[in-house]
Amino acid sequence: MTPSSTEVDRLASLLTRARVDGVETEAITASRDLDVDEAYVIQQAVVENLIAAGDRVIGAKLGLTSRAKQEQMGVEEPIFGVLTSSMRVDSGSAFELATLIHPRCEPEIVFMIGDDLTGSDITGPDVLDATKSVHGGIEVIDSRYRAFSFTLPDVIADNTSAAKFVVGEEGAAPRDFDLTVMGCTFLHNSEVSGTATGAALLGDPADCVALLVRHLSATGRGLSAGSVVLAGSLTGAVTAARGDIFTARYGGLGDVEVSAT
Ligand code: 0L1
Ligand code: MG
Repeated sequence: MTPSSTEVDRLASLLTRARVDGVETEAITASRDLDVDEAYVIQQAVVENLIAAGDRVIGAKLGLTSRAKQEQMGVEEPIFGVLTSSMRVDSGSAFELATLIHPRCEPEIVFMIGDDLTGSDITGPDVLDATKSVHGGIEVIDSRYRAFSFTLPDVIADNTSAAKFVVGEEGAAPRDFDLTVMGCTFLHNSEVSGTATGAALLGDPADCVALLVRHLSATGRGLSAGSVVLAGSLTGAVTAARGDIFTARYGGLGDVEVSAT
């Protein structure tokens, strides 16, 4: 059943309130059917609520682009979300646990887009041509659903669990090295929690961004110059508790660190 605009508003309000208050809510599919297209409509309504409250769209993200993440969450296809200005945390600083529910951290490759990018035929090389710089990063995800438990449409409606993200200061021109063989070691309080190369992201992180652009083009959208894009987590996500320090170490892109306070 396609949700009416009233129902979209109601579900988006529930998810927005859960995010703002830091209080978990029931998965939508616990009480009604929801398909992927409907879920993106609800996601858009959540983002509009954030904008109405003073936030600003600054980019986009992919989720579930690595086998590690797909296995961790029990789903098999990539998903797309929206990044806003209030989500950005400086590299080397701390994010606050107070307004988060059950945050987890994960290492991400970040693309800073230099030229507008639209079209249903965009490829990985097109993405590299339009990218100003690539960086290491860390994403803090936080499902608004009880017990971090959801179906694929649920997590799409919840803006793919987007909560906070960090972009490493050290950037590189995208053609300067091969992202597919770039190594990443993810440390939680100095203990290695996972390792991967860029190829963990669907074989090539640039192909992930191309997938995102093709997804956006289906609704007449694209990435504008200046957008920040997270290509997806290279390893499984790690639960964050007060005082934890997360470090993502990228070959050729330096270290990115964030702590939980
Ligand atoms: O960024 C992500 O990979 C989030 C995907 C959604 C599933 C999750 O919350 O882990
Ligand atoms: Mg992620």
